[in-house]
Amino acid sequence: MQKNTDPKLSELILFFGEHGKTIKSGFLKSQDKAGTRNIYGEEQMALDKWADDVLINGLRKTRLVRYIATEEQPGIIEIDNPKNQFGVVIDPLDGSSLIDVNLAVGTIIGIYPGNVLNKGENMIAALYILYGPLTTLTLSTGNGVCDFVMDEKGEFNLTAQDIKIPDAKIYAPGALRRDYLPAHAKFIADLENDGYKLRFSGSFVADMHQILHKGGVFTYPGFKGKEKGKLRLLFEANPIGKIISDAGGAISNGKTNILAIQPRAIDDITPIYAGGKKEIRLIEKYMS
Ligand code: AFP
Repeated sequence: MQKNTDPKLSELILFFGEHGKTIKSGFLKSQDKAGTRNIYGEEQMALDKWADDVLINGLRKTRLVRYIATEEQPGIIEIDNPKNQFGVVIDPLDGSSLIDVNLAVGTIIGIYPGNVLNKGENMIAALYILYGPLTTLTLSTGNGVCDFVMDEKGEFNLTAQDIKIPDAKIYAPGALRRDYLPAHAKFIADLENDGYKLRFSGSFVADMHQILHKGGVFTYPGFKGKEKGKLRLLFEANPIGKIISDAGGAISNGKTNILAIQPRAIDDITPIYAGGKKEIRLIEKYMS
């Protein structure tokens, strides 16, 4: 609000803060598998589906958006008689395979003025809620990246603003080393020779929160047998890409800025390199 955000957008961001609180309270409910698979063939946790329902039902009830796409749904949902034209892309629980071992997981959200099958650079806001020892909300509306921490009353208090990614030697490399493609192998070898320290948890949102605050680079590359990578363009790459770019970093598929890519379908996947500009320049040099 201090940054003169459109009040309708503020209301939507507050909706996600409120519902993040509900999702946080759900971790005591169930750590079970749902017995079903999502559109990527991945096993769904009961909490994945529950968090998805919480957000979709809340958005249906409030009619704050027109379009909803989530990682757990096969198609775009259009709300009847919406109050606003916003479109939202949601990963309800990123890193959910870590729920049963109590590592940090999160909800990732991107907000568009309308259609969600849109370039990341057209997002008007992106945020994620990280459920770790603390519950935090990290937000960018393009006017500086802010962190909020949830207090004992369940309210989010501003703890940092205009966050900028520092320069540091941390790397979070996804995929198996034996499957690395040549340019990626060279990139990783360079980082290791330069003394980069490995930090990879299996939760993109948690790993990126570390990179945002401590610096370095996250990568889930294309690899042998899966040259297009694993992570989702709409639900993971673009919202986090906006936040890291607004914090002075960058996101690339190794060749080009991911935020400039026009998605073809909601389940598009992409290789990801996200973090400091220096590291992104290096992989783009090796891949060109
Ligand atoms: P889940 O949400 O299904 O746990 O997937 C998490 C994720 O998409 C991303 O958050 C991680 O960086 C990546 O997968 C981890 O993948 P690996 O298990 O192949 O390391």
